[in-house]
Amino acid sequence: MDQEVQVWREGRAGRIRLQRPQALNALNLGMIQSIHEALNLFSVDPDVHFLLIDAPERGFCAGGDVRGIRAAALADDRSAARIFFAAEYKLNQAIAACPKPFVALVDGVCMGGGIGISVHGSHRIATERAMFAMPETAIALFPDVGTSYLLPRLPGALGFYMGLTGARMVGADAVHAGLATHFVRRESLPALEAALVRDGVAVVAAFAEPLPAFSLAAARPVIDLAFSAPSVADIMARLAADGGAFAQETLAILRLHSPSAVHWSFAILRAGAHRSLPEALAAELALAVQVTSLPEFFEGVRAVLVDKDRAPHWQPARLEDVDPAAINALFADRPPAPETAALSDR
Ligand code: QUE
Repeated sequence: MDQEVQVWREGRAGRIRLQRPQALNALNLGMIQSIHEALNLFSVDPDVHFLLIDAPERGFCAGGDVRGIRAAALADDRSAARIFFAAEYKLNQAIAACPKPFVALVDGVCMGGGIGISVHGSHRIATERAMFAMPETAIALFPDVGTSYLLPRLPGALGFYMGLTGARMVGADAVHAGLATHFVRRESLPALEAALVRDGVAVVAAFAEPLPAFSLAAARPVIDLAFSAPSVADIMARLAADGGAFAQETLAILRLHSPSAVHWSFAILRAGAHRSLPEALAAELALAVQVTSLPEFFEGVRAVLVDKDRAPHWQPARLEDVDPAAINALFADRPPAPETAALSDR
C-alpha cells in the first residue's frame, strides 16, 4: 500500500488518511489507486459501517498532480494524462456510488482533486478553516472531478461563479454553497472522530454548529444575474453593467485567468447541467486529455506551480479574442477512448 495514503480499520470506520503534506496532499496516481483499493475493500467488509477520509497534517488536498502531468507531456509521454485522469475520475464515480456512508473531514485547503474525493461522499464536514475552490481556469484546465456535474446544481449561479473565477468558499460558506453538509469547529474534530469510530455517522448531527450567515449573501443577486448569462461575453457585459465593487473585482479576476480556459470551462459547465455524473466524467476525460496537451496548460502550470511568477502569457490574451470555433472543436464528437467507455458503463 502506498505510503502517501494510510488505510486502516478503527471501530466502525474504514479509515483513509492522506499523507503527502509536502505537496499539500495533491493526488498522484499511486494515491488515487490506494484510495480506490481501500474503498473497494471497505465496501464489502461487514465490520466497516462507513468510510472516513481525512488529512490532519496540512490542509485536506490541493488538487491533482498537475506538475507531474505537465512533466510527462513535456517528455512526450502522451498516455500519462489519460491514465491519470481516467483513474481519478473512476475514483470520483466510485465515491458517489459508495454503498456505505463516506465521510470527509475537511480542515484547510480543498481544491480540484480534493473536491473530487470529498464532495461526492454523503457527509462533508467543513471546519472554519476549510477552503473549497475550483481554481483550474488559473492553470488553463477546467472544473473537473465531476464538478461539471456538481457546480451547475449549486444554488443560483454560484457554481458557475466558482468554476470560472476560482472563488473560495471558506468554512460555513462551503455549507451555504452546497459543497459541505456540516459545519464543525476545528477544536471539536478529535471528539467528533472518537464519537464517529465508536458510534457511527449518526453522531455528526450533534457536532454540527448553527451556520453563521453566508458571507456572499449580499453578492448573490449580482452573481446569479451575471453567471446565469448564456455566454462568457454576456457574463462580462452583465458584470460591467453592474458597476458595483464586487462586480468590478470579479471582472478583474476573470481577466487574469486563461481566456481560452474560461471559455471551455463555461462550455463544459453548461453541458454538465444536462448530464449524469458518469456522462459528465466521461466528457471531462475527453476534454482533460486534449487541454493538457496544449501550450496554454504548460504555461498556466508554469506560472502558478513551477516558476510561481503568477504572470502567465496567455494566447490569445483577451477573452474577446478567443475563437468560438477553436472551443467548439474541443467538444467535437470523436470515438470514445476505452477508459471513457468504461466510465459510461457504470
Ligand atoms: C489551480 C489548480 C491547482 C493548483 C492551483 C491552481 C492544482 C494543484 C495545485 C497544487 C498546489 C500545491 C501543491 C501541489 C499542487 O494547485 O490542481 O502539488 O503542492 O494540484 O490555481 O488546478
